Amino acid sequence: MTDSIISPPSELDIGQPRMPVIAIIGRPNVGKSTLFNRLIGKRRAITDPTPGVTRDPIPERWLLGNHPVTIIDSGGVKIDREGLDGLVAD
Ligand SMILES: Nc1nc2c(ncn2[C@@H]2O[C@H](COP(=O)(O)OP(=O)(O)OP(=O)(O)O)[C@@H](O)[C@H]2O)c(=O)[nH]1
Ligand SMILES: [Mg+2]
Repeated sequence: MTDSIISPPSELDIGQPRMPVIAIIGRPNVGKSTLFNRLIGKRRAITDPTPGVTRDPIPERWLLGNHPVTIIDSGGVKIDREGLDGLVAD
């Protein structure tokens, strides 16, 4: 499932072990994107006081200590899954 939201492997990845994926998951507006930006040291994800800002997952290559991983910011997960909120949760 996660393969669809991560860039296709480059030539450098071929023959390498599959990179671990770390996803930041939680309710809307709890600071997921703020944490994501802080960890990667860039302002890649939009942060805002309005709940429901992040929609599509945002993958980024990141070093966890010396270990390369893919870290993903995600849209907030709500119990109520109607319309676009349902697609974001999926
Ligand atoms: N007080 C406080 N505010 C924070 C903290 N982290 C984030 N915020 C604020 O909380 C609001 C939401 O932050 P986001 O990072 O956009 O939250 P999110 O979980 O990605 O939100 P969605 O993508 O809408 O689900 C923003 O106004 C942030 O500035 C924190 O540690 N403390
Ligand atoms: Mg967000």
